[in-house]
Amino acid sequence: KSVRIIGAPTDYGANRRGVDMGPSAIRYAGLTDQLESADVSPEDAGDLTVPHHAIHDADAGGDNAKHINEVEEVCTALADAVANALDDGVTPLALGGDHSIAIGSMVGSARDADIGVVWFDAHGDFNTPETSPSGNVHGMPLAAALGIGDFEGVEWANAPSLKEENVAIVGLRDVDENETTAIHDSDVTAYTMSDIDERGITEVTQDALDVATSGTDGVHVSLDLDWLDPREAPGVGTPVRGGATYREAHAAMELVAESGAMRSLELVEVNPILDEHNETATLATELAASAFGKRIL
Ligand code: DIR
Ligand code: MN
Ligand code: MN
Ligand code: MN
Repeated sequence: KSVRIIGAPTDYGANRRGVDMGPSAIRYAGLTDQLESADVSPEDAGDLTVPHHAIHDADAGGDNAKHINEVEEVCTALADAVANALDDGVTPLALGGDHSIAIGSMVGSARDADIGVVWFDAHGDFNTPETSPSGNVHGMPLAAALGIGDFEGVEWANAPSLKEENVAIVGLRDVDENETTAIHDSDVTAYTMSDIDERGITEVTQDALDVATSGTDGVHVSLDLDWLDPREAPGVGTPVRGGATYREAHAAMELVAESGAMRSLELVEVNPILDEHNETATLATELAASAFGKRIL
């Protein structure tokens, strides 16, 4: 089995600089070695070209979806790269970058297939330009791919074959008010940290995989490192206490591997500037190995 690494070094969807260095940090942490230890052959396609901009602060003009043109440019390139990898018979592994890149991953993964999505995240990422309190597109990718909200011409952002009933969000603990309503009004399945407390990570992840595989050709797995507790993953822009533990995260990724359904994977929101000795990037590489089937014995 072959994996194609595609770097998307962008921070246009977030308000914290440094997440654009995520692909470098994850490679430096030993991604290819980890993938080889999972018995997959990695090929590194390098980084996508991201439009240059000067260092800026959180205020990018006050529009409802900041840097939407740059996000579109990166996501359109990533969608092509993901679709090409699948055409070539290799599994795409996208490295963020902030979570806005997921629009590109999902659009690409869904181009020639009906996909489901499992979304491991502290956040719902279900805002739209109209509901978002921050204007940061990394809080909007699920809505965008599902065709909810106005992303200045929906067609580039929409993955038409993706259905709400095949989307499962796992690990929620920080959801904006309007997002809560939108999630309730939709047909996506959402599991909070409380669900994991009550039912355990194994049962919740299995349910999420059932949602995403039901009637689909494969699953896009999106791993926002802020899904984990900040004690395990300090190098993220929007840490929220009370997240998944190290063991829970590995257990979930092992179930992903066992399902045999993973069609594409992304590791997002690793920010080496906020990290401690690159431990969040290292964790990302280990979790990727588990998702690709690494076992102890
Ligand atoms: C927040 C943060 N809900 C927003 N979202 C994040 O800006 O829409 N998603 N950090 O991962
Ligand atoms: Mn800018
Ligand atoms: Mn996210
Ligand atoms: Mn998040």
